[in-house]
Amino acid sequence: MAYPLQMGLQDATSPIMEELLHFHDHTLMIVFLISSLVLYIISIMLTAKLTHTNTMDAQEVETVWTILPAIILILIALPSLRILYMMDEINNPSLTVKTMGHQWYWSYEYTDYEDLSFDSYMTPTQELKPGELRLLEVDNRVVLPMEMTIRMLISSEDVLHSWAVPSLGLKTDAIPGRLNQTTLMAMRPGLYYGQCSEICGSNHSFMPIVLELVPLSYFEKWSASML
Ligand SMILES: [Cu+2]
Repeated sequence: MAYPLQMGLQDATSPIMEELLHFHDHTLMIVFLISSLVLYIISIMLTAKLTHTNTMDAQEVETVWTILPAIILILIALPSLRILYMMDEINNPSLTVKTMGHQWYWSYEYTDYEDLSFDSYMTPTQELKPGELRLLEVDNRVVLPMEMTIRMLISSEDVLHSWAVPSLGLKTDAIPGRLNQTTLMAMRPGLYYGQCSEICGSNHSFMPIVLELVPLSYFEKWSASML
């Protein structure tokens, strides 16, 4: 989760999020270069005496300022498309979990098991135990095995919601009548927090997502205890 007053993105937990962080830094460097060049040109324009006021055309500089932005755009577009296709890839998931958005909670179904499903509601502030996070804790966490490819199926029962976990680089819209798919892979065990990311009604802010990524043997014990 984010710490108070955090400016940047959350630390990456999945390979995809690492790629996204690199891409963000790469694009930001290009933005810095362009901004400093523009600021430099503005300062020159404001201070210099304009001596060539009757220059009619300048072929060379026009060629440069047409081709250079095109090259810069390609330098952004290619890595962006690469990550887009990587995120779209579903390679042999070991587990499938379906989540439905409701006004205003999430429900989860482990479709590989016969009868493993539950609702996940936010814990109200007055019921929080010491150390639990306000507006982020839920009554039933989504327990998942770490270091494994998991397929998430995301849909909604009522209005548009969005299932998002920033440190895993996930954000998928939950759309009524449509089943969206995304891959989830965590490299470390831990708790990963997210929130509904589509304005979905009066309690939109109160339907958090908590993933508990554990080693496989713990997950097996948990799923056995839930059946
Ligand atoms: Cu929502």
